[in-house]
Parts: sequence; structure tokens; C-alpha cells
Amino acid sequence: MAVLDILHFPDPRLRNKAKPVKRVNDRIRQLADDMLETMYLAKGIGLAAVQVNVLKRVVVIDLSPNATQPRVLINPVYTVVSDKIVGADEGCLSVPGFYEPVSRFERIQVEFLDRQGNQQVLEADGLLGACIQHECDHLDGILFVDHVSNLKRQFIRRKLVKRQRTRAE
Ligand code: GNR
Ligand code: NI
Repeated sequence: MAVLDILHFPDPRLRNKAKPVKRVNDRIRQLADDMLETMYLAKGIGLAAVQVNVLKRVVVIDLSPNATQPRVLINPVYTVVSDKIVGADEGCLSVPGFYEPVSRFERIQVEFLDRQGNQQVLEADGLLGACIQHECDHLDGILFVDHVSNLKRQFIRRKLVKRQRTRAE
């Protein structure tokens, strides 16, 4: 296992698009395990491979309070079950310290490969539904700050650039 470095907004590498996984092998399983370890250490509920600069369509999620329900979603694709829009505060490990309301579809169905490479289907709403939409965005180079106003995004960008400058000194 290994802890990976998480990229921070506005790092341009967060805009890269991930490629589908062709075969779920031990390398992919190792990546998923490393991503879970990284996510747990950072106290997040989800992580997409693009955030650790790996351009593969791999997502890990665990909403349980005690890190007991790790989910691995490979090549996730969701369809909208309820196109009602709901808003809830979101944060992101790549945008540390900022939380803003984001509009998402109320209920989705997601198809993906699990860590054995078996096809799975899951319906989700609430926090899990929002988290899956947030992670699928990452795989296409989209961040939650793209869903808030330009003013708020520029504000967050400036604060993070400033913080990264003082960290680098
Ligand atoms: O830890 C996270 N919390 C969260 C809260 C609401 C909606 C989405 C998320 S995902 C985020 C972790 C992260 O950055 N995943 O990409
Ligand atoms: Ni995120």
C-alpha cells in the first residue's frame, strides 16, 4: 500500500480526461488500494484517479464513518433516474477547505466494474448519488468549483494559489 499525492486546484493536470480501464488486473487493484489508503488518510468520502495524476477511469468511495465499506468503481457510467435537481454542500480533496452548494441530479443509476472485473449496477441518491456524480466529473477533468459562480471560483482559486505560494516558501 502507498499514500499518493493529491493534486490541488488550479493544477492543470486536474483537467486531464481519464481513459477506460481495458482489463481489471492486479495493477488496477493495487491502484484502487492505494487510492483508498490516500482517501482515508485525507478523510474524504471519495477519490478519483485523476486527482492522484493517474489517467484511468477508477473511483473509490466510502461513506461509512469507520472505513468499513470501501467501494471501487471502474469505468463508471451513470444515467439519470430522477432529473429533479437537488442542492447540497460539497467539498473536494483537490479544493481543500472550501465547501459550496452544488446542484446535482436527485437519483442516478451507475454501471461499473468492481475490483474483480464483474459488471455491477447501483442506484444512488443523497450523498452517495452526489459523490458518484462528483467523481465521474473528475474523470472528465471537471471540478465542483466549475458548478459554482465564476466569482466564487476565482475567489477560491486566488486563496488556494496564495496558500500554495506560502507553503512552497
Ligand atoms: O470528501 C468529499 N466529500 C464530498 C462531499 C459532498 C460531495 C462530494 C464529496 S467528494 C469529496 C472527496 C473528493 O474530493 N472526491 O473527489
Ligand atoms: Ni473531488
